[in-house]
Amino acid sequence: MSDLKGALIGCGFFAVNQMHGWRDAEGARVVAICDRDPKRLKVVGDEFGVARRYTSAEDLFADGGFDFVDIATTVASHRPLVELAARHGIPTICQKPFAPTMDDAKAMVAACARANVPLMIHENFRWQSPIRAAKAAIDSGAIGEVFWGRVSFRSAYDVFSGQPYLATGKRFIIEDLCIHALDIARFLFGDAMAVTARTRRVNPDIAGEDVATMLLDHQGGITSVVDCSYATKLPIEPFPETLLEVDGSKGTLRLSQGYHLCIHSPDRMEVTDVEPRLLPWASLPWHNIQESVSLIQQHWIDCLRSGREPDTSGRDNLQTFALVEASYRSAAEARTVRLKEFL
Ligand code: NAD
Ligand code: 89V
Repeated sequence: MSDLKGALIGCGFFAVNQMHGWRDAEGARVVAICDRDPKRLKVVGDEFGVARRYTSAEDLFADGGFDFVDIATTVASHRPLVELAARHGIPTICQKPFAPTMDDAKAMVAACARANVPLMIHENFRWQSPIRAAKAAIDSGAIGEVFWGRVSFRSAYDVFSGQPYLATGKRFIIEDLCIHALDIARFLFGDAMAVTARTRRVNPDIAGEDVATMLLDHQGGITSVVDCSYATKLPIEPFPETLLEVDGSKGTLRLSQGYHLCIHSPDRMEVTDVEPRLLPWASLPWHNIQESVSLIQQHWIDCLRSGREPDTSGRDNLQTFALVEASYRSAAEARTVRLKEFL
């Protein structure tokens, strides 16, 4: 079977990981790239040996010759680019956060559905191998019926040096980072019905909130806490680890700093090292995220080939994005917000 041909739009900070992922992927390769910044186009084009280069997405689509597009731009351009891809009938991956607003996200899902093209949101954190190991343990029944969970990401890592735009937006940590943790909560505990959130800005040099705490009511009756901070100065910096606490009727699961997965139940007490692989192109401490990029991209290829809906399709990710919107509304209005206000 011949390789699927991909085009990538947005050759910035994170796209380099995606280009490495595509280089390693089985069954796909990137044949064209696009960035409105010629300098980024040259850096990425030269590093990955891509000859077809465009500064305009319209020109890229007009020339065609690819089977899917991977949109790695920042959020403002997601809707116009996804709609452009849909107009050309091209299956599309779009980076998180899905869109600037829920209306935009719904319009993007509708445009792809009308054009009958798959849309996957690049929501890669649930593809991290430690998170998948935790999910497998929960699904095995080792801790019994889950009734409570916590998804936690607390750090003081300087994300602003690599991604300066994160310091300038009115929205910061919920939209950029908690979005991943909220998606993990859905992945582990099921869809949520309501959220109660509190936010704070501790760092005076940024515009948005850098601390957020969310209480989620899940449809199956599980309660979870999702807490994220970029203002937490720990003795050993855990970036970019997501930590888990899950309580079940028979025992407990803990994913703790250093990638230790501990399962405690009446018949066993087991601690496993679930540190992700360090791929040849990856670097500490980002290897956790970098491995998940490769895994979600391989999932996309498998789904395109088999005609299956990707796990984090646009349709699915509306639920995660609704949690983001509901969290901001809850914090602003100091009340519990039901997701049906957005869905
Ligand atoms: P960046 O600003 O470094 O890169 C974005 C690039 O897109 C820039 O080079 C810019 O010139 C280009 N661009 C923007 N609009 C364009 C358009 N209309 N046409 C062509 N090129 C355009 O940003 P980044 O840090 O790489 O983030 C990109 C996206 O990736 C964001 O949505 C961010 O939230 C997401 N991200 C995801 C993860 C993850 O783990 N999933 C990690 C970091 C960033
Ligand atoms: O995953 C992300 O979206 C990144 C980071 C982990 C640095 O917050 O922006």
